[in-house]
Amino acid sequence: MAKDLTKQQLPDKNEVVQVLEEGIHHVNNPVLDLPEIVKNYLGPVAGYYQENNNFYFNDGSASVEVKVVSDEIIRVRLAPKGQFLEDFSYAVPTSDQHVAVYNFEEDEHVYRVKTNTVTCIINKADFLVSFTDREGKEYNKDYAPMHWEENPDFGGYYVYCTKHALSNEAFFGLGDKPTHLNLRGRRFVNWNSDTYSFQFHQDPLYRSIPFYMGLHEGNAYGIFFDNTFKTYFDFAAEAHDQTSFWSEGGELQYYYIHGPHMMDVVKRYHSLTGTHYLPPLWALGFHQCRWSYYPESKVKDLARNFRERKIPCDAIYLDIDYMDGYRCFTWNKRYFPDPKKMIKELADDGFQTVVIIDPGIKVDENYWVFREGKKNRYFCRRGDDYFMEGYVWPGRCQFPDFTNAEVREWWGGLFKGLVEAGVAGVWNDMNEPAVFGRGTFPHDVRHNYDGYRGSHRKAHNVYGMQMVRATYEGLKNLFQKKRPFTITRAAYAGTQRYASVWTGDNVATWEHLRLGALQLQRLSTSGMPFCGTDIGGFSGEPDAELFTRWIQFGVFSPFMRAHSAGDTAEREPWSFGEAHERLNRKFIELRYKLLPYIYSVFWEHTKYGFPILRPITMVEQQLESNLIREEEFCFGDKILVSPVLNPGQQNKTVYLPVGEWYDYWDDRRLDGGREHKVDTPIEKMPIFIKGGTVLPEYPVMQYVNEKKIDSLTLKVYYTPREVNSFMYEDHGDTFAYEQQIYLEKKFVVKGTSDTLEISQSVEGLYSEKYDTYDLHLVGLPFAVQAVKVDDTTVSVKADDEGRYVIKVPKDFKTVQVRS
Ligand code: MIG
Repeated sequence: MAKDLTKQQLPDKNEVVQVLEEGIHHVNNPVLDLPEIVKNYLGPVAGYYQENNNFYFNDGSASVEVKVVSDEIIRVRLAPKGQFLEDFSYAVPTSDQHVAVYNFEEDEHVYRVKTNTVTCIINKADFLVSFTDREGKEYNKDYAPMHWEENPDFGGYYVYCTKHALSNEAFFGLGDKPTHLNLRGRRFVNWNSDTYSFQFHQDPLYRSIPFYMGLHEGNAYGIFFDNTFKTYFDFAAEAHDQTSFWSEGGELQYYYIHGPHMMDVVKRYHSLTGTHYLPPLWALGFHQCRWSYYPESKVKDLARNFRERKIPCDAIYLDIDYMDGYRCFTWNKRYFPDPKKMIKELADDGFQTVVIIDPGIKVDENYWVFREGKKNRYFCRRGDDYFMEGYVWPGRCQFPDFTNAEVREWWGGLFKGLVEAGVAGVWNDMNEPAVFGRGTFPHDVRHNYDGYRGSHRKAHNVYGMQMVRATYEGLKNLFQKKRPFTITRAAYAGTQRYASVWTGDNVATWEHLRLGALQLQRLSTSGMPFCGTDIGGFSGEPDAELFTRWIQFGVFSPFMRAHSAGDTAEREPWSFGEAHERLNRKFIELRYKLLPYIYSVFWEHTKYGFPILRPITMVEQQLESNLIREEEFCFGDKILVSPVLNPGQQNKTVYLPVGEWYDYWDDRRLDGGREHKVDTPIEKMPIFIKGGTVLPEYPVMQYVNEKKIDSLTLKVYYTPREVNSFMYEDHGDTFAYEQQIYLEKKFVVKGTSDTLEISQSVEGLYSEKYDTYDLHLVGLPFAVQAVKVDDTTVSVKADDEGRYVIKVPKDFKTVQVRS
């Protein structure tokens, strides 16, 4: 099974066959078990009518709706017998965006629904649907008319869409699939699954994100197949010239999202499904987790170790053993006699406490949560009205129906005790939902589905999302002003509105470190920006080197948490001897230095929908040669990293996109647009800063807001051009930013061969607590003679290492540096 992952190339046909065979061996892959089916295809278009921005076409019996959602987004729906399902989606809160201008044309052969950006063309003769840009360049086209197969057992239809796959078209997206970034030549299924110790290529995993991007000759578009049933995607695997997606039920409903830039496709996908809320700043620090830290003395020991050893940390997790017999919302009083006191003491020392909560509620008449749920009929029922019962950690359990708004409200309120005890964040696990033995719920389990009703076939993939939604909304409500922190294992498209995710039960191997880098890049570009892996690997034992390399990757994972299974050796940053403790400290400190930058990248995501991690292809999508680059990626707009993914690796080749870059470690300037061989001794990982960047850095702190900052460091990287940088600041833990209580600072750096000018403009109403900046001028190609800060000339001298540091008032407008 283990593959040579360093050999990155487009899969050849044999490999595809192998993937499909692996599919048979390793997952129950129903794609291949479907009964022989008779498919119905749309016939020639017989007529149409229009209702505002919705256009309806029919072939005499089936109907197709084409809806103009925005200038760049068009939705297509199919009703096999002319009857559309009610328009409801957990992923898209409203598909009514602001529609600017659209019009409709008809000629002898086609209908055209046109916005300023996209044209959707419906062919009269064969009902094929295609999308072009304004100039008529075709981006995406049906290969076959939309088709379906009646489902006599459950009602409804299997629904299918088959599109042309162009030669060399590459495909990206689909959430957490543990495979190469380019999905071409592979087939996938979305069905949330508890996949302990998953393997390379294994499918499906924990999440269902039915969104992908196609990229052909530098032009990209997206397809979001908003269908919660078991969905399938085939990217030129079965036939080299076709891409298909299909589902076992629900509606054939998809959004075409225009590019041509991948970044814009992702931003527009977020305009449909929402962005992650701005996390509390502490959530961007280092988190320490293990299954489990107990009793209290152990937790306190852990905290003391972090502080004594001066390794920064902001959060400690309590896994399932903090509960009384795994009953959610209870405490094991033997292990934790006074949780409130312990959490307060941890908080006084700068630690936030995050606790796990699973969906299974123990069947136990002496347990108030069970009694309340039972009395109010909040638990899921089978088709014939029996309770859905299954074994999980607490023993025999019933499961709340989180697709019921009333149940979510109740669930949210259950956190009252934990919040009063001081808990700052909640971790939702096992919400695929996972059930010991059979894996998950049977199909006949019924769900409220927010009044639209459904069996588990329809609700399975959103169960975890609705659980963490209930958790998030409950916490938000109980906290009032504080921002909650939530993390979930299962997810469907749109879950980013409620939670961060981790990639589940990975393994302490180098292969899994590499997989994590692929998965986080993919999740980031699939609308799940706040993501991380279990640093070190959940199961198995990492050696010191692997752990340190994983910490290094963790610094540039949006979510940075070390976690390990209960049957492994203790695993903290100091568990691998002094030399590695020093290394691990150094890199966790780096995370803390970069926090003001990281926080600004999150703000750009929350407000504008930019992804946090960006594969090189997304940065330079016009270059086909970038398609094979999977190791280097950007964190935000300014930092490029390439984690070291092999044991004993002393150097590696890193490609830098066009432009100028600086090596973070020694400020050496490197030309982009080519590869560089760089040294990677264990104390280094390749980190590069884009020329023209203004990079804010905090002094090292043991936890966020430990110290007041007197003067903020801004590293200014020389450029011969003009480059913008943004910095975001606020309270860090409240919703005041929704009332403009924040600062968004824009820095413009402009350079020539003998001058550098830095100007600043500020928006927003927050006031920072420091008074000055320390501008560190990096990479100047000239010796500084004069510096003017607004109207005042100041004198500067290089320090011993030839660096220039200038202290300037925080409200400066322009700094001019001359030779
Ligand atoms: O059946 O809560 O993925 O992170 O430590 C295992 C115990 C249940 C699985 C999670 C893992 C967590 C573990 N959980």
